[in-house]
Amino acid sequence: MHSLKIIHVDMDAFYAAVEVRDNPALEGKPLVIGGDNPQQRGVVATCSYEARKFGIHSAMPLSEAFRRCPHAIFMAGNHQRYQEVSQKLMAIFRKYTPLIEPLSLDEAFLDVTGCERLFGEPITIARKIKAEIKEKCGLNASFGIAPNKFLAKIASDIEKPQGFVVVSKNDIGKFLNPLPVEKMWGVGPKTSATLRSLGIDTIGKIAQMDPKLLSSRLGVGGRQIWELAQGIDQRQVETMRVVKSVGKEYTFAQNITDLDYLEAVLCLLTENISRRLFLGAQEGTIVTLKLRYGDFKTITRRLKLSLSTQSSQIIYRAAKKLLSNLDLHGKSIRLIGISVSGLIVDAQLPPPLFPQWDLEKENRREQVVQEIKDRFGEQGIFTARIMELKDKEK
Ligand code: DCP
Ligand code: MG
Repeated sequence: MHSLKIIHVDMDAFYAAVEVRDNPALEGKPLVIGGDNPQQRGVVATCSYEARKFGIHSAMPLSEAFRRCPHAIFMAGNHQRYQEVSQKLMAIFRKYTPLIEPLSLDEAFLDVTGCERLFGEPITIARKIKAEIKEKCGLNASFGIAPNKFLAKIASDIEKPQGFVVVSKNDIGKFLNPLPVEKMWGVGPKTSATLRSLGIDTIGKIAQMDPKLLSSRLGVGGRQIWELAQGIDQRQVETMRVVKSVGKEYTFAQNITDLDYLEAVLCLLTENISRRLFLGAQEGTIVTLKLRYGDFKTITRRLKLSLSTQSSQIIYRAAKKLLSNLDLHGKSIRLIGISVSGLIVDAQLPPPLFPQWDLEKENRREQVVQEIKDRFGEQGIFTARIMELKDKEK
């Protein structure tokens, strides 16, 4: 009966809101996340709405933020923490629909068609999700509820923070027409400048243009922008947006020849990868080593494992094996990288034909390590090899 179908959820001042939640003394204060020393280089990741009153926004240099609001509180932030909160959010969404497309840590599209019988109409579902996010995560989000992704995305943004905007089929023109062209998802500074130079400053004016003219001015994207301006958007919620590999590289400050040092760095990289695989509930089957020599020649070597894993030890051993197959004699190394691909989400593999006790035991060990990290933080446990590296760098 109704045409509402898509919910777009976007957390309010996400990183900053998590910090305020965990430290109520920050409540009501201008808070900038991006670096704890505004004299140092760096940019604003986000800031509280109190800080936004001073004109501070994402991607602004910290020094500029400081100039605008010297009494703001500056914090580096904790990405792992935000990732954990993000997983909780996604778990809440998953209770209502399997059709979820995360766009970043703090936002996602939900297709809720067919969920009415279980959870109610889209507006009811959005209200339930809003309440559950508040209850379980202690955070606020903004919601857009609309017939398609394009409209839902704009709707969630337009009354932030704590927005809750419904665009039904009959309101599309009324909703879109007065909006400035910059509000259009997909219209960047270049396109908006072109449009404005043509005297087109609102979405309504785009909708009235001749689509052929628009295409001639904007190129291939013109036709789609014209369609979107009518509120037409056929894009589906894409649930299978999979990460193809998880990797990490390290460039040495000075080229090195010390193999021990190289292995220690390798260890650090594999710990990082293993943690990310764990947080993403993924396991990988292919380990790729990349080396760039002093003369910039770059090589890669790969190894297929007999069982998928997220274990840092297994990845480390595979990488070391790849390394030992190379003749590094007399070579200096500029960069080392490791990546794990052939990823499996929520791995449910058939048992291997020949039991791989070693790998299975190692996978269990890794599970314990990750649980310790969850409980005591990133520094709670790490391989002794990394201690060597830290000592060396002192
Ligand atoms: N982020 C970042 N660098 C940017 C933009 C964003 O690190 N240039 C991070 C910090 C944000 C998070 O991503 O908290 C989510 O981005 P949003 O654009 O959704 O911004 P916020 O959630 O912080 O604020 P808003 O209430 O406007 O959504
Ligand atoms: Mg947000």
